[in-house]
Amino acid sequence: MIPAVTMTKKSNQISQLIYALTFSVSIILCTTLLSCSDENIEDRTVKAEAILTSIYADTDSTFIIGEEPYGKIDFIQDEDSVVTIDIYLENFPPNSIHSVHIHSGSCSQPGMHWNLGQDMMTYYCTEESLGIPWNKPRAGDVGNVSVSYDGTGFFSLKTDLWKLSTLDSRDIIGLSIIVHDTQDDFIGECEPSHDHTHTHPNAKVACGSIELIP
Ligand SMILES: [Cu+2]
Repeated sequence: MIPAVTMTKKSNQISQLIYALTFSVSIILCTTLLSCSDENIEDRTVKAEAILTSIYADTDSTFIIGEEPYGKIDFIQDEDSVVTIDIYLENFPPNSIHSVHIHSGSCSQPGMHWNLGQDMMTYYCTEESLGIPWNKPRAGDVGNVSVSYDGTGFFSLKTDLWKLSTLDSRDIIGLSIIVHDTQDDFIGECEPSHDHTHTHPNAKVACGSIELIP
């Protein structure tokens, strides 16, 4: 017969072993699950960029903006499918303001303003972007970038109107993003009384192709 003291010792050792095993398994599971969820968040993030070069190929552009480089534009689509655009201009004329639009076509042969696959008669002024009105006529109207005394300018915007790499009408990959000579009156263009029949003479001065970053 095994003495009662030895029995208790043995069962204590077994419970300690079970406890140690359970603890190790929990640690491994937690670590795996956490790293998995981190990877998933990282997996759902999409990045793109556009490197700005001069666009002298275009007939309406004779304006010399300065010495290259002209800056770059970063795009990031987060796990909630919200796209952030960060525009960094450099070597632009000091104390100037420039409108930026997304255009169809390439930088050597730019087309019309990109308008989410809709024609130019479709206006996005009251369309919601992240719950507030877009306030610009076209879906591809980005905004006006102010350049400071040193020739650099920064502009940032978040929107859920555009997407990266979704291969549908909201996808901006492969389109051109163009910096113009002067600023646009986006608010005035969105006034209900605005007459949209006039032309928009605003030379294209720099352009970049929106390309995915692998
Ligand atoms: Cu434009």
